[in-house]
Amino acid sequence: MPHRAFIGIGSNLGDRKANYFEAIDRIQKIPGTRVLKQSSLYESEPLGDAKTWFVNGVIELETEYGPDELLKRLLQIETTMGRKRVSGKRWGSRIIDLDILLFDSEIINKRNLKVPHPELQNRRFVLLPLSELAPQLVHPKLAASVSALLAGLKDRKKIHLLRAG
Ligand code: A4P
Ligand code: MG
Repeated sequence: MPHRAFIGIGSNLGDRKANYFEAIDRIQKIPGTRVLKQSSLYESEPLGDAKTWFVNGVIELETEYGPDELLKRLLQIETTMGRKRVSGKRWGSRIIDLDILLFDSEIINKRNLKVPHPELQNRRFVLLPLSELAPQLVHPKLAASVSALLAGLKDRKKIHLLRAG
């Protein structure tokens, strides 16, 4: 049985939209992996050290890979696309950022992989696109649906629709 995963995509450097779609193209090419759905595209005010607004969205995948192998592939894509990690800068600017938001209903707490993504419930730029794809999906740790998390969200950062999906 293939697994089902949701990936959060963000870019706030260079041609952000082109980076976003290039990442999806590359994810499509991961063997045994299929992009099932794409959310609308949003532009969101940066949270953290970054100055430039992000382009954000979420995709739904079907994959034969386990979570560790999928993470490895996603990090490879980030590296290939030229992302440089600046040490000491938290939540800085990046060409592309690929986060595993959810993987089946697994709870993973490894040093290099935390699933569900620990900040998911605090971020409108994640919950809003995710709610387009899976509003009824239940967060395995918080036992609340995506739409309930979105309704209870305190995030007041600005976000607007760039392109309806
Ligand atoms: N890692 C652990 N869990 C995961 C996971 N579920 N998915 C590890 C992906 N990676 C995971 O990530 C560092 C390490 O996290 C990876 O090597 C992996 O082993 P990173 O991408 O180098 O670091 P980062 O992204 O700077 O830090 P972090 O904590 O992942 O930040 P986030 O949560 O990704 O937030 N504002 C707006 N408006 N839009 C954004 O998209 N994004 C961020 C980054 C900050 N502010 C933003 C946005
Ligand atoms: Mg990240």
